[in-house]
Amino acid sequence: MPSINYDSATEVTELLEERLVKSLGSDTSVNRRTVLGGLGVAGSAALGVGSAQTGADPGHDDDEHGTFGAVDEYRDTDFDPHQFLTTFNTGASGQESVPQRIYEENGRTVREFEFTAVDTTITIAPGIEFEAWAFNGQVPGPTIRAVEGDLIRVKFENFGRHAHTIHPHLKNLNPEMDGIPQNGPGVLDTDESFTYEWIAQPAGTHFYHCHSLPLKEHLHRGLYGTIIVDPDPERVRENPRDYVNYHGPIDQEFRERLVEEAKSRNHQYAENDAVNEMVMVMNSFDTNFDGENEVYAANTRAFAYGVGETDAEGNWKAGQTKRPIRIDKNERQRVYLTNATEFDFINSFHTHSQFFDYYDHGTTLLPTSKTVDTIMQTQAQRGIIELDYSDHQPGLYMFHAHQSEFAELGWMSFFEVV
Ligand SMILES: [Cu+2]
Repeated sequence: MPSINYDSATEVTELLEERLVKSLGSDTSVNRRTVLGGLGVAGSAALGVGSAQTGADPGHDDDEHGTFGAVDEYRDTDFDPHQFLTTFNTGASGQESVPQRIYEENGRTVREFEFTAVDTTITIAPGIEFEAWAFNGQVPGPTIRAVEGDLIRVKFENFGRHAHTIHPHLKNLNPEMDGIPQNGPGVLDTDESFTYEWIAQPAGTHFYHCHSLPLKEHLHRGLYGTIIVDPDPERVRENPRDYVNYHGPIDQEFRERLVEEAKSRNHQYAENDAVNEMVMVMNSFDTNFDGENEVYAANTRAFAYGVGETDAEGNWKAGQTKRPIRIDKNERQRVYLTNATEFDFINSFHTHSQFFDYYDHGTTLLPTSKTVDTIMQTQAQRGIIELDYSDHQPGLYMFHAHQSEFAELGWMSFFEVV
């Protein structure tokens, strides 16, 4: 049997979401403890799958919440967490809202992007809005993807009311490009611009964020995103030791295995097409600015990858903004995971009925943790998760933060294996 049936999964998702939205909507001074404690025992029971048949009202009453929307749907569809999952901005392709191009310069591939910082309002749960500061109007910011050794050129213009920067977690040889207040251009005030240039290195999954003070506010308001640096298979062939935490002999077979892995990670190789790749940025929102988060999510929207209405064959109703992540059981699954959570030291990723391989920071081609079902990431930590569902029955498989309160407050999702 799959780990949960569709009706129960829908019920669990709706129950948790309704509870969260109600608490946030009914009391502007809400903190997460009242969310967790104020509405009975439904939530904790709900995460123990199968015991969620409590009597919470599944009705979606618009009026009850004044300006708050229906619980099960998002009215604002500007940002689609499902689209975000698989949108990689490579210079050659990506989002329309992220002007980009790719060209050669001095024998190097340049991937150029235009970034802006803007003040905007984002929707983090149905009817729940958050005053964000955002790169190109979206939280998380656009995912940049380059190949090891490329030049990433970001033309950045600040249209926000506060001073911002872009600080990349890359191996950066020029301190002026580090995006911190006292170096290079320093912070960029409103209407100021600067062009950052970074060499894409090392291969891995990396973080970028604004580095203006106060740091925690500039981060948790939404100025962050992921940079994926694909390994160059030819460089792997030449320097295999740079990509493994292994000190024994490297024979030809082992070397070729690493090269094959590198190809599967590099979006310019056919081997990469066989892998279903997704980007998840674990984030959180302090809606009342009390220094604690009230809402948690992967890719901003609470319960966005929960279960709405579906026909149990991977199809959902048109316009449904909340749905599980559909995956083909015969495909290799790869998640680029970044922790952008502020105020809490760590976040985590836990799969039900499944174990996975984890590559800390994504900088190695062999797993740093093999066959685990939970990993944790401290702030700014990131890594690659690889999953194999080929021997699983079709159905819904939950995954979520295993800080159980984060799960109850939005960071709970399902893979729909078909
Ligand atoms: Cu900032």
